[in-house]
Amino acid sequence: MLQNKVRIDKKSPIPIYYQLKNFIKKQIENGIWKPGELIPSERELSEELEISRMTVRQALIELVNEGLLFRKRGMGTFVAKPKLDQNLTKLTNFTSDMLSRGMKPGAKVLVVNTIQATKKLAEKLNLLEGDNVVELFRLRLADEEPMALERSFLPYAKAFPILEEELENRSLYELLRSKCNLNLVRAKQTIEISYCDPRNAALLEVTADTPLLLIERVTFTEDGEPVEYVRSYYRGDRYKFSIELSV
Ligand code: 16G
Repeated sequence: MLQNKVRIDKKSPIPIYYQLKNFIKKQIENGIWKPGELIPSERELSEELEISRMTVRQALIELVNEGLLFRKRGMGTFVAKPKLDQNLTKLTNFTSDMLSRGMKPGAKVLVVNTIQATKKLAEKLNLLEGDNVVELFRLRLADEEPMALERSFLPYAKAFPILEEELENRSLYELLRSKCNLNLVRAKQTIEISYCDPRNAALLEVTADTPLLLIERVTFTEDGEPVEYVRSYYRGDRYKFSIELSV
């Protein structure tokens, strides 16, 4: 079953579950176990390696939590696809980000609406409470796989021309540039952990315990005017963000 026999050293001060974890990581890193593949079951691993099922379970749970493996109920444990790494040093948009990875971007429109600005929206978008705001709620897909949910709010007075356009599978930033003459050049963004509610889990096709990354962004034009306030929920099991730091 295990092509490369695992050397579990029961006398080593390194905990057995940790040795097993490292072995599984190596199998994935070296491409012996490939994304989407079923790995040996808890029982098989415990019998073959002569270690307790509890120990195997601990290693697998940690690897699931780290996003290297995922479980399908009643089917077993599988190797996860590598996470998409988004660099946070440049202002990008979903469409160009996916295209630069050679993936097919997608946008499924769930809600498009004109609403009145709440106090919070008015503050974010530099409007008065009650001013009209365009609300756009979309499911974002990469190669047809759901990746994120994005709820964008835009000042109606600036963004209304997009309401005349087909929004399905279109880039919002491209439409803002070409139809509204709005060139987005700067954004302020925060990232925090969030959890799935059952509705979001169904839309993202994940289990309700999948962690999400909530990213809030206000995006500005050259003249410093905010034109987008967006709350994005990115799948924590498929995404990581990297930042380059310098002194
Ligand atoms: C990105 C942005 C989101 C923006 C969207 C526009 C992050 C975390 N979020 O997903 O704020 O609304 O791009 O993408 O990067 P689009 O031009 O493809 O519609």
